[in-house]
Amino acid sequence: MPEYVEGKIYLWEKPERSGTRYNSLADALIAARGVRDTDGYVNPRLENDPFYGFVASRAEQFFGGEAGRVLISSDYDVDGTTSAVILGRAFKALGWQIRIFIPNRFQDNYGVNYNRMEELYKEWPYTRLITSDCGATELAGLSKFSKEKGVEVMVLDHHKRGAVGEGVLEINPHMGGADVQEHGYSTAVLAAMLIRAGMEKYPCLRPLLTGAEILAGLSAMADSASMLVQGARYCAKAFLAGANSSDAGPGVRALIDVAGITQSPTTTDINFKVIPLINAAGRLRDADIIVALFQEEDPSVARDIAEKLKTINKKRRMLQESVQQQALSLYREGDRVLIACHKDWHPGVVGPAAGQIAELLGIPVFLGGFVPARKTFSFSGRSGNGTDIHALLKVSVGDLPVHFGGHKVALGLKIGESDIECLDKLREALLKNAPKSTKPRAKISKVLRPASMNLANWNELTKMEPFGVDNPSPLFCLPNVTLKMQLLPSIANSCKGVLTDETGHHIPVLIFRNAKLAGTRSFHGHVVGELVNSINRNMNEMQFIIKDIIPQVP
Ligand SMILES: [Mn+2]
Repeated sequence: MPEYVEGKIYLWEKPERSGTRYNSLADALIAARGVRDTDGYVNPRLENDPFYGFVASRAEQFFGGEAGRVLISSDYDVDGTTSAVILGRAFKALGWQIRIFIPNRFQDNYGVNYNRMEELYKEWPYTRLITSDCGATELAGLSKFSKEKGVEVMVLDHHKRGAVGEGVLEINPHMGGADVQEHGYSTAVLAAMLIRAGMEKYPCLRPLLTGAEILAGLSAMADSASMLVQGARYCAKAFLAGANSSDAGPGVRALIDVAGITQSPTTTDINFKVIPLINAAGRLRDADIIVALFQEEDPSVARDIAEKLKTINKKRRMLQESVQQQALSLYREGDRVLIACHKDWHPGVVGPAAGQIAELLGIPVFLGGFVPARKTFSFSGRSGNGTDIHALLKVSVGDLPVHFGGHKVALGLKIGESDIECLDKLREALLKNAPKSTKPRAKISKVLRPASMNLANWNELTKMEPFGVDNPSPLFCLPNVTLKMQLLPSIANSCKGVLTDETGHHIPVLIFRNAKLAGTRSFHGHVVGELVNSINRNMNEMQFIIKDIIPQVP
């Protein structure tokens, strides 16, 4: 297929194969995603996950032993806080005294922090240390710490493992067999599996299971777990179904409430309204407030905390908006990379700001804020077009005093305040080495006619939820249609209208935050977009959200 207005190249998710007939649109799409175990996809179960057996084989040792003091050391993001809370509840039920340590993004280093472990040990000698969502790269150091202090150390993590550490109990999908998709999990999903497996021997864990699965589902969505991996998929489903129920606990319910979600949430609601609320705390100050929220048992106190998060998130959005505007003004038309920093940019918002601009411009973007406590510029990089930015940095950094780490599409880099003049050299190298044009690619699932966009088909499509990594919301192409659009007064830069095909069938359509796509004129061509269910005056109504418009193909 050719290239279109937004500069994307469209590919078919899988070449349409003739001959096979499916019962429904959804069945055809699921088959096209290469799903073999359709039942496991539609009705996933935690205990049917390929990694469950491994987790179960270590559950007894994980929860066993004489109850003492356990320190849970975690991370400041959604996965870190939710996994710590799940484990904290479990050990409390087993009669342990618990403490949770969440590092601060600006004062503590990411991951295992031996200084703080040491301080906390002096103040509150613990008998067991559990690192959750971190520790996998620190096995050797943790083994040493364990021997020196006589503390049992357990590592529950899904990151790539470093050198092996003797005497450390480890649970990590990277230790699983060939059928375990290493990168498909979040730590909280592993924690929920531990509860599920442990409750056979420790019945006091049983009442914690549903709440754990719900929290784990939130983390799976926030942490880019694969929505084709059964355990992650199961938990995400449990979250969408249970977030509004009493099983979710006051913290989750307060979040849903404050986010303004009144019906059962969708993956879009969670990604755009709930996860930013949680992450805002870690981005601007301390994620301890998130742990407090999920541990809170009084609904009105939980509500107060969630309101506080809303205020923090408003500030985050403001700071991010200002960084985005300033950074965009530094972009020179035609450049293949944007790299910029400023002492006034908040280091907690440069990541999402870089992500937005990278998507807008379709080029790699690196933005840096300043961390006064460490006298360092801290950058976040986002690919924007599929360029491997880790490899790009590797060839561009040379002997410049730049430290970086991360992966192909997202990474962090640090430059000391006194070395910041090297930025010009780095920019030059990046501009020289960046590939000429790596066009973003989008996959179209199917060509559809407006006539087949009915509520029955839409209802069938909901069995493909939860959408997310590896299982995106299907993108449809509607060929040869006429659009009549008008600006939406209520949402900036958005429009609504009607789409009609040659046979006269028509459906309502929307364009969000990209009004220039269609303008307000009548338009003839092909459109690409997603089907959503809009709740309008309590009536279920299908709507087509246009993502791109393709002019007449010659
Ligand atoms: Mn994680």
